[in-house]
Amino acid sequence: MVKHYAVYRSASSFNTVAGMTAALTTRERRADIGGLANGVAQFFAVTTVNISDGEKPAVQSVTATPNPVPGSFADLTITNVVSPASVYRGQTVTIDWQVRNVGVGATSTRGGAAVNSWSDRIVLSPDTVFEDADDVLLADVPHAGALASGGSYAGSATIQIPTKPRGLLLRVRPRERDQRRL
Ligand SMILES: [Ca+2]
Repeated sequence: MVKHYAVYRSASSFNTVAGMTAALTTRERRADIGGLANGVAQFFAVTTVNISDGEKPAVQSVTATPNPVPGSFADLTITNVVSPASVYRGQTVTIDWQVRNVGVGATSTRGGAAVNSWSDRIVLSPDTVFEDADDVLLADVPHAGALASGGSYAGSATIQIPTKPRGLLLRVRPRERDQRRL
């Protein structure tokens, strides 16, 4: 069984991930990697990690060079998360948060069409890594309405903690669809 996919990154070509630390892990079929510089080539490889943490280290890296993207795009960030300091199994809790568009454009597709709906996802996680194998999905909270640059909205959800939680850290972030980050 697949635990997650591991994405590796290096400034030079590589053919094994032995001894390397993954830039990120994900169960999704796409991932965002930050901290790249425009015009500077990087090499990437992806492995499949099974539930026993096994993976084949032999890879063939591929290169990519980020370039500036013309246009102005939204960048949604979560602030002001308010949640109980501790919770117990089966407890019903209220989580509050704020979403702010810190990008230079309104929420839109790459082609510029307005994006008027998405969901804010709340997960229970024992670590600070979002969307990896140990996350427990608590809620997808739908949002309606585009968000202009500098705009924000308040989110709130009342959630019952699972009776068998695997994690103890509540995190919230917007699920961005059809958007681009600068
Ligand atoms: Ca996690």
